[in-house]
Amino acid sequence: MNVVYNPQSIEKKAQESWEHENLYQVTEDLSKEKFYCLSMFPYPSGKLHMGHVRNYTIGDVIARYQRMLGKNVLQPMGWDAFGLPAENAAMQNNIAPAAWTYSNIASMKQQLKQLGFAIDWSREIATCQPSYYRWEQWLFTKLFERGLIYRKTGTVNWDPIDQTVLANEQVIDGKGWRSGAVIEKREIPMYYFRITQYAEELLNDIDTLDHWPEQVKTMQRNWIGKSEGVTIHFPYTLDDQQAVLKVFTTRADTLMGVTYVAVAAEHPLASHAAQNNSELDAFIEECKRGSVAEADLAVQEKKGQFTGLYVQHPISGENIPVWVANYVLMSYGEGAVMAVPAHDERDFAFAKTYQLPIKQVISIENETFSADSWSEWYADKHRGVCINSESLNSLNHHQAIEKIAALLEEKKLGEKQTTFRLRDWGISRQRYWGCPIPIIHCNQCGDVTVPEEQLPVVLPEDVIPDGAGSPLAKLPSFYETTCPKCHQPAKRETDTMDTFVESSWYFARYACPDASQMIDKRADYWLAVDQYIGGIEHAILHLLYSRFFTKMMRDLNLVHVSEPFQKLLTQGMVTAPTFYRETPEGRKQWFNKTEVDISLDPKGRPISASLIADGNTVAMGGIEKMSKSKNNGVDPQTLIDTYGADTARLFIMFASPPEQSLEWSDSGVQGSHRFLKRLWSFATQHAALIRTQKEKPNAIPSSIKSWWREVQQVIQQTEKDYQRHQFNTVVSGGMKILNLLESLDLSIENNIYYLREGTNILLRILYPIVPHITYTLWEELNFKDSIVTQKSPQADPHALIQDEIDLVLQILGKTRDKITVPAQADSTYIESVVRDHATVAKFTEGRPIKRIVIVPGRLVNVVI
Ligand code: ANZ
Ligand code: ZN
Repeated sequence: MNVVYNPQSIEKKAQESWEHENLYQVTEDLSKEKFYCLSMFPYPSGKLHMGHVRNYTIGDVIARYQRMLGKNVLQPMGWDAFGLPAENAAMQNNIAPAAWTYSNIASMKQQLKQLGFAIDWSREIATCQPSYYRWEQWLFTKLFERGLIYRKTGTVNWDPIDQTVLANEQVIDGKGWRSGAVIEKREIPMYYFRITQYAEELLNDIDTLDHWPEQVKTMQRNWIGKSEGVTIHFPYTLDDQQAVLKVFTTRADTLMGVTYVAVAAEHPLASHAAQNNSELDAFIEECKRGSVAEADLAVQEKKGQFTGLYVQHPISGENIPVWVANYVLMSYGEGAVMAVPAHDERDFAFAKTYQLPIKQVISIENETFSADSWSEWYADKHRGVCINSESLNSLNHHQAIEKIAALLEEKKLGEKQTTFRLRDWGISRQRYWGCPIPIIHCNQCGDVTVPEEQLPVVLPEDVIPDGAGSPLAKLPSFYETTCPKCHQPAKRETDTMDTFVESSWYFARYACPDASQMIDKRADYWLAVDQYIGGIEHAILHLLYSRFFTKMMRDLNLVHVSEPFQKLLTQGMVTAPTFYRETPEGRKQWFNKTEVDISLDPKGRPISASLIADGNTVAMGGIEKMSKSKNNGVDPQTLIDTYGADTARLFIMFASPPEQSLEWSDSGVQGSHRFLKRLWSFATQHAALIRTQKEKPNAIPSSIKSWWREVQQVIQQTEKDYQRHQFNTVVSGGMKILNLLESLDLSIENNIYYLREGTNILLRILYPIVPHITYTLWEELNFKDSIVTQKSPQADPHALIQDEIDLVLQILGKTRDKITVPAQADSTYIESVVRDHATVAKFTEGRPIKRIVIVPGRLVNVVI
């Protein structure tokens, strides 16, 4: 055994033998309980970053631990391989996105292997491979035929110089990120998934996700955004035609407080009014150009214009003016609102700006309405009662809504209505590096799905996009085809799918990566995923789309679960200090920690920093999430090269619990490394003794009873900690056992047995976290079989029973000493021990004892 801990060589050897023995490859074994442990698959950007390392280490620790519980554990890995960065890299480096992606996959796979993850690589998936996306296309055709996918026009960001559609994140301050051109909104035909058809189920089933973080469930609920309200009709006459303007409201109880109605810029009534009103027309155009993001709408200045039109109040018959307002969304409800400035924040701001009347119709006892306190008036709709509302007066929120709804229904001027914020999912992207949409456009037959035997529609892999327009739309060899129905010349769809589509079902394909159908019955064994691990940034879309796909696939009889992920763990971010200088133009230039010298105060806290290159100071920007933009990343490769994978894994698991953020610390890394070196040298020093297999003593020698009990307590604690994912305290437990082992008196013959046992336990406790060093030591110390096949240690209930306990001895409430008594001792016995105790005699100085108070298991207080 080498006395020096050499992680590079032992890790390489361990990994080679695992790979050689195919240890992590699993098949469906009905005799065993299965455990599907899945970490969100990475986008192959080129190199792992620390967030990946953390994510996959957490997953690997869970997977290895579950395996130690005797389960059949599946831990697969793959690549979310389509997407825009490949196209950008292609333009920059003049390399085809496919080649760039495949080479990134190769290097990241290499890195993952170096970290020693127990991955079943035989199931590897790259979503850009035809063998994967052909099934996505197949599903598309099935859903299209069932009406779960449909085509309609949608609004996109159009860059008039590059002649291309831009994603929202490519539009910066209203301009194209490459061209700088002012972006226009364009209406183009797109394909939509009818996710709204599943809105109710997606919402209700959140209640079944008992092991998801509350925060994620709340985000999902809000995104789906179910509102129960009333659609109210406001009649009007236009060009001698009778019509109604519909609005959706959740506050029908405020109907008598309506002082205007507002419609979205895209509303037909707005267009009608603009026909002979150029000022209004210009305003509408301005609104249409603005952002469509809801978050932007919430903060933007409330603007509007009067249309010159009036509608009638459905109850009072009064004339109500119609405005166009920029805060009304065409895509929500009816694209129109009844405005109640006294009780709605946005309406209030708008009414103030345009001096529209404000009429209070809800009253809260002992509070008076004024323009300064209005915000309290809409905040709590459940406290007030109606006033100034004729027959509604003195009714509360619910009563008033019921009454209004009934009144309106009778007059045929309204009905109760459930509305969702969730919109159908538009998946067409005018991009090259994505899954081609399997539709053929025929002049005769319309949109025809590509027949199954013609799938996949293969994406040509040798294209280098130039940034102007969609490359596929410029490739006749791709789009020229014949109609599968009438066999006339026809044109292939040249849009590709949103890359969220690939990640919505990859977890099911891992169960049967080579199936000659989309998903086969092996998925029934593996699904649902038992534990899913990933970043909180996917709390909404990715998880919602995956849930939606699972329900659709269930309805197509492909899978037989309704939810994809049983338990969800959202890992915290990895943070690190930042350093910067301000440039003359006022921009911040960020420096990596490797470029600066940091001075520390006596307590080791940083006080100032200077740039190594010029010796001048740089500002300290605080602890931030590791990111390229702040240049505060730590390269995992350097870490692995310097200290080895086990140190990286140990530091990450020890520094903080998985859900919290992890602050990078070089000294923490070094500390972790030192612990592993200590473990190694302890084992090598005592290797000969540990290897000797002593008989188990008949009874635990009394000299070691409490020592052994402490070991058992650690086992018990780490079991709990593994279950609740508190890996940092598992590590502390391991450290404690190493301390205990080091304290053993090895000159006592009997202790040799406990040395071997304790080391065996320690290795098994640490194995899921640092598999290489424990694997190697297990072998070197001649323990049975391989550690990979071992069970996690179980506490011995007998050894846990304490036969003696310590009680704190207090005299007049002051701690003076402790006494040792049998764990089962009754109060008479304890009292007799106390009365005879030397410390008691010393402090009572002959005064009589009045009382002895016993707090069982904890202390004794002597009152004199
Ligand atoms: C009158 C009213 C009075 C409203 C009041 C609120 C408070 P949730 O709960 O999120 O569904 N609204 C309806 N359609 C809209 C649209 N297309 N664009 C912008 N706002 C719209 O919100 C429902 C409320 O949002 C509705 O109730 C409506 O304003 C507004 F004291 O109607 B309310
Ligand atoms: Zn045809």
